[in-house]
Amino acid sequence: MSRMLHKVCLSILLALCSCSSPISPGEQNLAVIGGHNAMAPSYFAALHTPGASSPFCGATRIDEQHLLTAAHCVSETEGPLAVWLGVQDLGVRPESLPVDLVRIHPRYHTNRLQHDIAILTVSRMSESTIADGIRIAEESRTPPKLRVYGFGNISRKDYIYPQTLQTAELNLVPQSNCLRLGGAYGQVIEEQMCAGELKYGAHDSCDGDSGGPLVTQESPETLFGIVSWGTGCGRPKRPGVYTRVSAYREWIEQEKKGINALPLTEKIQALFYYPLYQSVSFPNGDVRIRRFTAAYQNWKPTESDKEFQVVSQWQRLWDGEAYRLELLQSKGSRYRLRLTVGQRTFEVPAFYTELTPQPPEESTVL
Ligand code: 4AZ
Repeated sequence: MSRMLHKVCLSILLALCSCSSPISPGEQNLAVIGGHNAMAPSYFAALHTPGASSPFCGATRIDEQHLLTAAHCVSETEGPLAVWLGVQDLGVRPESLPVDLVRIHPRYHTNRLQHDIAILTVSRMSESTIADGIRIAEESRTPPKLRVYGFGNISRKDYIYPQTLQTAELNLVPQSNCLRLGGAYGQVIEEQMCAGELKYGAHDSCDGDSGGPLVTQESPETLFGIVSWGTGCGRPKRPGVYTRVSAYREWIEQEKKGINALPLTEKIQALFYYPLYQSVSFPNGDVRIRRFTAAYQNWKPTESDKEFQVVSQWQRLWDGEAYRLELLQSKGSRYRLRLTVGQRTFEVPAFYTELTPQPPEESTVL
C-alpha cells in the first residue's frame, strides 16, 4: 500500500538520524521488533532501487539465479530493481546486482494480500561462488519455532530502520488459533500462516521486512515463509502473516524452468491488479479513488470506437514481452479496458467501485 511512502520516510529517517545505534535502550528487549543483530545468511538478500543506500524489502535466494520475495514488494514498481546478497551492514554494502526479471504470482490479490509471492531472476548471482540458496520446505507442517530476518522497522511507534540486519525468534501460531483472532486474520487462507509472540507481541516482523525469509531455527535452515503483512507490528494477539512457501513449490519449479503456461487472463490480473486505480477530481474539490474491475474472461478483439478515449495507461514487461493496458472512457461515462500484447489488441467492458476518500484502516497493512 504505502511502500512508496515508507520508502520516502525511510530515506528521510536515514538522512536525519545517523541510525548507527538504532535500538534505543528502552526498546532493546522488545523491539525486526524484539530482534537482535544477525549474521547475514548467504541466502538473505535486500531489495532496493539502483543507487539507493537502504533497501525497501527482503528476499531469499533459492538457487543460483532466483530469489523469492513478496509480490507486494514488486507489484508497484516499473523501474529497475537490484539486490544486495548476504548484506549484514548497510554501511558495508556488497555489490548491487540487477534484477533481470520479476514474476508475480498470477493469483496475487492486492487488497487481501493473498498469494503474496514473486520470483526474481538475478543472472549475475551465478557469478558468485557462495552458496546456492536455501532449501524450500516440502511440507506444509511447520515447526513451532521459527526465525525471521530483515532490515525493517524496529519500533512499534515510530519508523526506525536499523543499519545491521536483525533477526527475531517467532512461534508458529496454529492456523485455527490465527483464524480465531478475528479482523483481517479471519481471512487467512491455507497458503498463509501466522507467526509471532501472541501474548505480548514481543517479537514480530514489521514494515520493510516484507519479502524476507521466515526460516527454521534448527539447521539446516529451511524456508517456510515470506513476510507478508500484519495488523501493526509487535501487538498482542496480532501476529505477522507469512506466505506459506511450500504451497507454491510447483509454481516456483515451473517458473524456474521458464514454463509459462498461464492463461492470458490470469497474467493480466497478476500484472495489472494493483494499478487499476484511478483518482478522479470533481469540480467541488472532492477526490475519489475508483477501482476498476472487468470480466477478464471476456476479452474480445478490438472493435475501434471513436467515442472511447484513453484516460490512463499502464505498461508491464512479462518474460520479455510488453503488455499495455489502457483505460478508455466514453462521453457517456462508460469504461473499457484495452489490452495490447505484441500486435494483438483486446477489449473488455470495465466497471468501477468508488472507494471512500479515507485511507484504509490505519491498523491493517495492505
Ligand atoms: C509491512 O508493512 C509489514 N507485523 C510486514 C510485516 C508485518 C507488518 C507490516 C507483521 O511490510
